[in-house]
Amino acid sequence: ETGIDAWLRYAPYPGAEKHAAALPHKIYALNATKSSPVYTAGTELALGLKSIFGLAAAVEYQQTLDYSSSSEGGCLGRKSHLVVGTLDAFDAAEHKVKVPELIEDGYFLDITPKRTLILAKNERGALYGAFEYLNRLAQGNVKSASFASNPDAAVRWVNQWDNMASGGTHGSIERGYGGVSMFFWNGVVREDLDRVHQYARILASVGINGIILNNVNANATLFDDINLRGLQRIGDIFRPYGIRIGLSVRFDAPQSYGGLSTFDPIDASVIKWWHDITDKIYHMIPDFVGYLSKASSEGQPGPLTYNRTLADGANLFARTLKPYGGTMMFRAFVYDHRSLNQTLDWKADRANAAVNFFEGLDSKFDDNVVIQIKYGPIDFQVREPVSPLFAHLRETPAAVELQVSQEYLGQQMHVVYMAPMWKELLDFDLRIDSKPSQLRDVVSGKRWGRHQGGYAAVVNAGLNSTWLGSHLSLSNLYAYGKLAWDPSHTSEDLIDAWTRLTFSHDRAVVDTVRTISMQSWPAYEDYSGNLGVQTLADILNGHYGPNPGSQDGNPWGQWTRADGDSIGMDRTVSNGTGFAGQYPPEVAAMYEKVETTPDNLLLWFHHVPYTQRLKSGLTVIQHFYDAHYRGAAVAQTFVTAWEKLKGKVDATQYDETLSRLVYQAGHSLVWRDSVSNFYFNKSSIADTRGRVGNYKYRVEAEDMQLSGYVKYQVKPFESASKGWAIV
Ligand code: BDP
Repeated sequence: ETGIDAWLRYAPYPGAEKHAAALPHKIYALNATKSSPVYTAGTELALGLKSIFGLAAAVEYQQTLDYSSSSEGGCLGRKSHLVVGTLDAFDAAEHKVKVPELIEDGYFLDITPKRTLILAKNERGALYGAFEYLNRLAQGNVKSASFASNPDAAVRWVNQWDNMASGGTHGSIERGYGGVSMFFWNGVVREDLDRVHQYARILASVGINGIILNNVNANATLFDDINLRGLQRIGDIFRPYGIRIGLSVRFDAPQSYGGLSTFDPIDASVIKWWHDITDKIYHMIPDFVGYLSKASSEGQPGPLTYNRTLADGANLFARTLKPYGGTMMFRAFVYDHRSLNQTLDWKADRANAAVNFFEGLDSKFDDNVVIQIKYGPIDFQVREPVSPLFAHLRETPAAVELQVSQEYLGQQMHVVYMAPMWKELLDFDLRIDSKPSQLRDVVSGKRWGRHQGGYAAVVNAGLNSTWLGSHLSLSNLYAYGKLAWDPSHTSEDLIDAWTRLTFSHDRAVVDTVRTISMQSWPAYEDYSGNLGVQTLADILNGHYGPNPGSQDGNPWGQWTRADGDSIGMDRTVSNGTGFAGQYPPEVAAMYEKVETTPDNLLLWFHHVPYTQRLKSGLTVIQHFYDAHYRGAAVAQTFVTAWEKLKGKVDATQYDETLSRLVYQAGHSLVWRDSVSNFYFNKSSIADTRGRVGNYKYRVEAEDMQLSGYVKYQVKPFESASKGWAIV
């Protein structure tokens, strides 16, 4: 198997025959219009029943439920049947069905051996109910049940960072590791959009309701007529799956693309220009979800160019979208990397930027603006505190931006199951006004008594048959959708369900994938950069592989502030950059002091000697050494654990996964040695356990008899054992 069916393989269930009597033999889908999600639900249910249980259930598409028209001649249920539809099409009172309270997108599932009902307030909800029902069946759960499920958050989007490309090439995907774009080719929307159908199906199955199609570093040629027509075709594909499409916008488009003399957000001609474009889009794509904007960040144009506020920038778009019910997602990833090139200026802290830029604007945003905030104040690092900006927006809805694409987390070459990390972030209590304020309730709006805002994840699926670049990485997409719907799912339950659906019901397979997955984030953090020092990945080239030295003194401001005797970024109010003071008082007080800062964020908030004792009793430098060795040792066990599954999972998936895990095992050693040697070299403090720099059993390639190879000295030195490599 190539992985293309993801978790929707609907593999035959062992012993399926004995369940057949209690499963629906007939499906009533209460919408006969092919582009409707309820129609899709009918088709999907039939496919699932056939594939999992070998049951050929006929689907009858009707506008409202009418048993009499059915081929069984009004005989309600000599055989078991299923009804899927909205509460408008199914008269619950007439059928004496008591439906619990449902909100938009929520569903009611009532499963009995005779009759199964999948009812919802809107069409999208009915489709989600159908997928949930199939999710149960595919895991062998045919039990009766009756429950309602409502989404925790209204916004459950994915962001694709797809480029348009040019010169006869495929659109690449920024920070995408699963092949080229499924949407764009040679500067236009592709003719063949087959994969988009499949992607829509996968996304809908975990409750995603919106997708931004193009890179946040956006290209305005998307507004060309030919592309608008292409986008219309893409919208038509997503619509039957209840997913609305949207676009990233380039702030200076009125000038750089439209030929105006300005892109000032309060200029009348600019406002008109955006209104015209938006009207045109809605004329073609009536359910267009809205725009996403990366403005005044990393060289992108924005309102700050004209000394306008970020609210002026966001509202410009919000007002064009408002008449159509569209949403303006405005990213909080705003900072000026050029002003951060002062390594000695202790105040120049990129972590401070978002709160500084948004200060005082909370009441200034229109009501269809959502601020999309990366989970941490820097940039998708392996460990970051929750962004304090979440505590500064009370009137404006927020969405947390997560990254399924593992940009700093091994780029799909390393298995890193991120649900545990996301759960920790979502459960974090910001203590706003000294009241419980878990991040999950802030983004869902619950903390403020509203149902607005939610989740966005940078996914970057591509044309590779595994979608993301490796089989195991898809568990992150599954977990993302499920958590955005209900953040109380446990990481373990999610990975178990995903494994059964993706690989097998076999106990050994489920246990092994859970063990590897649950250990993977802690292991990656251990060997790549711990104690809150961030991922010590090469910050200047590709964000992959170890290069701790590259973290300091660069214009992107992701510093460790390491020197000969101390390390860490002092972000206290009393002595450092003041970042800790951006949190509500209880949290600020915790991070202000070394004693109350959790070890795993110590170096994020404090600059301490390498000999500083942690709560564990170890010194910082010894913790570094131990953690790097521990993490790399855990990565070695992934290979042997997986090897035991030979013959228990599909051979292609087995081989491809094994080769990634072997690579990871090796690369974790590279990480371990690079980082350990780098800090040994800086601090001159030996590893008390005698490992660092002492590779007794290692044969150095440069010491061998070389035939056809020459040795060369590597820069940075820590990238190769003893600084030497051969080529
Ligand atoms: C960084 C990525 C860069 C993105 C940027 C963003 O390296 O490619 O453009 O974030 O989120 O992590 O805008």
